[in-house]
Amino acid sequence: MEGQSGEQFTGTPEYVAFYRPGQFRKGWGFPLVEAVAGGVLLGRVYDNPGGTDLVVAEVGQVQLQSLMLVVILRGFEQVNVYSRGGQDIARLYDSPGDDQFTGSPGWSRLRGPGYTYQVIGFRQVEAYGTGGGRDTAVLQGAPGVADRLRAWDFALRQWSDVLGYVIELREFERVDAYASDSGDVAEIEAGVDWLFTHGWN
Ligand SMILES: [Ca+2]
Ligand SMILES: [Ca+2]
Repeated sequence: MEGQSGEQFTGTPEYVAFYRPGQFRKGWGFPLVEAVAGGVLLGRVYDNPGGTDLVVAEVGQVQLQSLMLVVILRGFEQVNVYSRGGQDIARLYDSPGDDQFTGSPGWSRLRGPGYTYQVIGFRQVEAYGTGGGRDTAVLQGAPGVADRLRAWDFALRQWSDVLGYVIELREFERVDAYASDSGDVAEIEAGVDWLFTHGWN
């Protein structure tokens, strides 16, 4: 499928749909879907609620690998990927330029020059600042839950066993982590100078 400015694409295990003013197309039962954006375009991808899905997002391409389906979106300016159930994993890779990650339980976003990728409802999110540039991140804990934060070398993990989520960051130049409650506990190795904690014990 090829797109133009103002168009939208939706991919799910049940169907794929392609919309532009005056035209709407829908199809069912494709094992492999590849959508190529021609302009400013929003792509939405939904997981298999009963299965384990993997999303890999890198500059210019987002790919969802599901049990019976692979969806590949190329050239989309914005992509929203939704996890509706299962132990789904989202891996977000940065651009060679300056990128910004924002992470909280159930919602994370990586954006940079010309792209915004959001992952919603994922239990596990991994974000990589390995592409170059000055990459920064902001993390927020969950209200009413004792979140955990651990940082070492150029890696960071924030998680909650109660909520069953984990966010992992690699090689960001600066991370600001905000605690949501007094019960949140951080464990930070000596020598970590890229992490700035706010309210963590
Ligand atoms: Ca799933
Ligand atoms: Ca970067």
